[in-house]
Amino acid sequence: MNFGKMPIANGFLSKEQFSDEYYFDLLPAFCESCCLFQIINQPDPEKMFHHHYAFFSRSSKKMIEHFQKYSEWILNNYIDNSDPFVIELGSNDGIMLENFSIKSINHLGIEPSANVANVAREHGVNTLTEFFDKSILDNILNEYGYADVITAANVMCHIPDLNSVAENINKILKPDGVLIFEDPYLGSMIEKTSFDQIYDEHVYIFSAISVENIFSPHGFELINIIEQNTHGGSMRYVLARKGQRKIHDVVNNQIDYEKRLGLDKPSTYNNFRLNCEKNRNDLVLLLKKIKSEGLSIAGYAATSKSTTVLNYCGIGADLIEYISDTTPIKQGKYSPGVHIPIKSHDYFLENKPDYAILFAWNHMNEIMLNEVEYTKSGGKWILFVPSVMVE
Ligand code: DWN
Repeated sequence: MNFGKMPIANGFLSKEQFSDEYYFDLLPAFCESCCLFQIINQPDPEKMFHHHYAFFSRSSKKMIEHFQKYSEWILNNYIDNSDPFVIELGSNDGIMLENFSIKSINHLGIEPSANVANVAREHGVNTLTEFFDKSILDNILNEYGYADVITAANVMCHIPDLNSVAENINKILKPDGVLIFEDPYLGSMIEKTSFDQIYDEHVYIFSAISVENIFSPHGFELINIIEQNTHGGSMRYVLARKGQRKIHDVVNNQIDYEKRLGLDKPSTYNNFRLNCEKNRNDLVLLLKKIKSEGLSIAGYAATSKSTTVLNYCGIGADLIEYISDTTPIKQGKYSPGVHIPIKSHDYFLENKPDYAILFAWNHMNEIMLNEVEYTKSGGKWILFVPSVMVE
């Protein structure tokens, strides 16, 4: 597939930076041999993850609750000694590890983006500002020892070299330790046509089949998987070294389900492409129709996902006046590529549009509760996942 020229999804910028904006070709592809769905060009990681990274995991209250439960679940199911050590890859602002830190559990976050890592430290989370590179492994072993659990949330799919991740994990995980990660799920993306999950940071959209194929050559096997309703449909994968732990029936059931869904067949992705093109055409037609009636449209939440929607569909400030977002670092800037102004949530309340297009559709329940007044006063919502509709 070719989604065309794309800017950095979280590259919110000022007017002075427009002329230097970086673009790459967003080319999603499917590998018939390992069944990975991936993009085949990714910008250098340093262009995406740095000292002014724009996404803070704490921006959703529901996600704070989710990570509290995720950490409890790890403790209850996968920690069986009294002095465990937990590592999180891509620990962002410490939303997950804070729950271990509060319980005085030995932990370490590895987070390359310095600004979000600083917020984690302010929350009492031990954090290394580094990529998960082999050069840091000896320091971790010397200072903390081997890990009982290595975990990640919405991070594994961001790392291009999965083989080196698996090799590095092998060097610092205890023999009976577990690797637990969750990411947006390929089955959900295909079923919902949620093409906005595809952007520079998401090199891969995983399935149980592809996760098994990637980690098996490194001595790991999938022992459990648990569906998550976060981020529009995610999957939590639990892996252990082969033969070390019981494999839950759900693993093979899910792999059978994925085969029924055709996640291992190229034809599925041809259909997905056609569905994406249909949603793009429907969305542009709807926005143009609303504008032609003299009504106003604003975006709700300047998500990373919205960068794909706006640039793939060619939707700019002529159709969407502004995008409201609660993250201070994004406000006052412009959206990547199509340069729609980003405003605060207060601005949204003071300048209510006739229609709000919900870019954070994955946080819909939370947002609908917060925006009862807007909806009651006649404000309409535009959705584009699983198909284009107005509510
Ligand atoms: O993997 C990733 C996921 C987990 O998070 C990333 N690579 C980066 C990020 O993706 P995203 O930007 O699409 O995430 P969200 O959580 O869908 O969007 C968050 C944005 O929405 C923030 O900028 C805050 C904003 N927001 C808002 O303005 N009002 C969020 C909520 C819940 C709200 O009520």
